[in-house]
Amino acid sequence: MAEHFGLKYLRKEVLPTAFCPGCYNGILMNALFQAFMELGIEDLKRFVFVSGIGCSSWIPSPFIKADSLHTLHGRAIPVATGVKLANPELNVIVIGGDGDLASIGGNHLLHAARRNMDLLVIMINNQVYGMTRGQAAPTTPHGMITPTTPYGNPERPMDVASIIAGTNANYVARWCISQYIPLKNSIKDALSRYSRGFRFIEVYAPCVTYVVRREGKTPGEKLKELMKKCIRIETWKNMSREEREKHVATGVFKAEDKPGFIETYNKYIAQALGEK
Ligand SMILES: Cc1ncc(C[n+]2csc(CCOP(=O)(O)OP(=O)(O)O)c2C)c(N)n1
Ligand SMILES: [Mg+2]
Repeated sequence: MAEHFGLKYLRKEVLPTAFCPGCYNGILMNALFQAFMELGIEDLKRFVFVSGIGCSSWIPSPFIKADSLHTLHGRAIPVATGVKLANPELNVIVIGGDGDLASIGGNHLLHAARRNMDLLVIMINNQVYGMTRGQAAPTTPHGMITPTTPYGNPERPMDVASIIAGTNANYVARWCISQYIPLKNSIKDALSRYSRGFRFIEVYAPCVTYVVRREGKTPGEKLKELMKKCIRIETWKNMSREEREKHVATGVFKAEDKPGFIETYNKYIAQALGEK
């Protein structure tokens, strides 16, 4: 039997993964590996993965067969920025959670996007702080009961993809974990057609333990629900406010190919040196 394409990029010696049974993080890993395979990437020697702390931060470290930095909670983006500045030849990918990237690390996310820093950031929005047992995050739906919102979440979730689309980031997309093919193609685009500047992909994938099972659903049932709930942004825009709140707007929010920070920075340095 032919070996599964993913095994080439997976650190088999650390299996099984630390994820809960049915966790959607595995689907994202599969999409990532399929994107690498379809791009003809034989090994990940030219890649560095950086993550913070959380269940999703475990995807690159220790499971992906590449150099990785497992940093502090919320600090993946500044460390990734340092890696990229030190060696611009490397492809630097950050993978992390909604808590890690949009809450404690929110400021870093905003400003790396504003700078159009040459990084690909994949954020798994599972709606909660999964690793610490499902507390409310800035992405938790309005009304959701969690250990920190026992009477329901009085706040409304932030729309991270739209916020990042409002910066100078080159590429912004959001996909539900049920939209496997567009998600995989989006990762491919963010590594090929749009290979410079800040690229942000939000993956909407509710935590199977602290969201899905709490709702009394199985991960499979939730995937079927997501197939109806996740719609293209163009359709979502024409809905009433009530209808919008029941759906997730997905698609490519922005796709530009402006020079990234490194190219622009080098231009300024060259000009300054030339003037001497
Ligand atoms: C400075 C700091 N504050 C808090 C924590 C505790 N902590 C560990 S993981 C985590 C939340 C992770 O949530 P998220 O990034 O959404 O990842 P998930 O587990 O949901 O994939 C928190 C608050 C920590 N490790 N370090
Ligand atoms: Mg989370």
